[in-house]
Amino acid sequence: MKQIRFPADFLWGAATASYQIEGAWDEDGKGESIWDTISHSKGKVANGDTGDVACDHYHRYKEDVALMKQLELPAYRFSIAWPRIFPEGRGRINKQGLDFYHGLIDELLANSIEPVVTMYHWDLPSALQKDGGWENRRIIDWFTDYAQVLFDNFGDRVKYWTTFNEPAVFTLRFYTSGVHFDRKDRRAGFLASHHVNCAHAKTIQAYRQSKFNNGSIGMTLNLGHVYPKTNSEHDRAAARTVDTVLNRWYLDPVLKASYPEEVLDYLAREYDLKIAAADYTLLKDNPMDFLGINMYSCFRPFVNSPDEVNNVEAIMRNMSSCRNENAQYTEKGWEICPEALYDLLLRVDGDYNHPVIYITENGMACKDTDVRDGVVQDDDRIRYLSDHFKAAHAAIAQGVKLKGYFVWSLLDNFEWLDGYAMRFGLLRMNYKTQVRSFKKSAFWYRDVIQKNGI
Ligand code: GBH
Repeated sequence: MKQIRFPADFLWGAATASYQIEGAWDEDGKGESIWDTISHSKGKVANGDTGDVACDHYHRYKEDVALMKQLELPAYRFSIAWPRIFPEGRGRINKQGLDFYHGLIDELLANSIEPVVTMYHWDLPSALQKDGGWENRRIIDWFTDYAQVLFDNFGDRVKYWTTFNEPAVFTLRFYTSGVHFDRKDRRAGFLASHHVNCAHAKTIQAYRQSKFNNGSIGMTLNLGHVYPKTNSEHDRAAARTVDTVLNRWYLDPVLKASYPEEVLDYLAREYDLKIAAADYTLLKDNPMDFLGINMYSCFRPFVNSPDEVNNVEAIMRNMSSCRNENAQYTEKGWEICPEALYDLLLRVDGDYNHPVIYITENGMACKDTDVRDGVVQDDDRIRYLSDHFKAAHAAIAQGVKLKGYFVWSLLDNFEWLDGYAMRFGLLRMNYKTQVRSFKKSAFWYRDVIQKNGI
């Protein structure tokens, strides 16, 4: 079989997020987050699961770093829990929260593992949610103040920052699911996503002016390449609509300092929302260094009748109920579509002037029920990762500036509304005993890292 090799400086890693692994939800002065609220309300998360204990990473981080070391991981992407640093979201700083991340970062560096920090992976301090959360424009300053504290405390050692993980999820999705915030408010979702972009730009400005500004800073988006289900004119129109709403609405502001015209027209018409000229200047004056992409699957929109072409809701509904007969699906019900990673990378490269890109998440939920000699035989996960790595490699060969790749996830963890039912880890979690063990995919990934290829 043909060997493939990645560029010498390619950064391999694994990713996690604070609420999904830390536990210790009310320890050492941590404030409550919206995910504490969501998981503690009855009937929201599958099986009544909560992140109260999760992987107990807060107490076991040294053990986890030792496991990363055994995996020979060059880099580790994790997120910082805002309510550990500011229990009320702003104002008073909780020193014990800072100490936890000092300990983690030092432990990583002592083991030669590069820390890659996400400042926000969905666990907003509840106190800020009460004051309007991302809908309230004042959050631009609340976030920037929080980010400044992170730069001041950790910037001497952290060289890779991302402001946000997947704005599409924590703005429009959380505001329209009806579950997360007990309401459906699309206008608030759009407004929130604009505030996120402003907070991102102001944070970049703060980073450039901070004492330790010799690293790079970006944002992570969840993107999916869009293929019309059939080649009909109407399905192609539906594909453009889905691409505009799910991809371009997030890509354009951070890579072009603009928004898609179609969406702006819609917002003005439906909600009387207008973006201020000064906000465009803010975005334009503060470009980021790299784009993080979380990629899991692709989208195949279609319409049942021509009058659905401009009905975003109908198109999304069709899309989520449609199975592609020729494809395989993961435990999450996501189509496995590695070629979509290649197409997505080339598209972003071509349409956005060749940005530096990291795959900040890619991975697969599996049943993980086949165990031999204590090792989960997750050959399906190995195949998934291997096919996606090959797609990434092919994109690099075409000149795409892809600089690194992070597998989701280091270990099985709290999968949001699905609780612990979905397993994405390279490491198996036994939640009763808190014992972690390497799956077959972990050994395989170590081999990829050692060879810097497949
Ligand atoms: C990523 O999102 C996330 O960054 C990561 O935290 C997650 O564990 C991983 O995927 C695997 O799913 O309604 O609150 O349950 C990928 C896209 C879209 C997946 C929203 C989860 C439901 C969130 N995500 N989705 S929730």
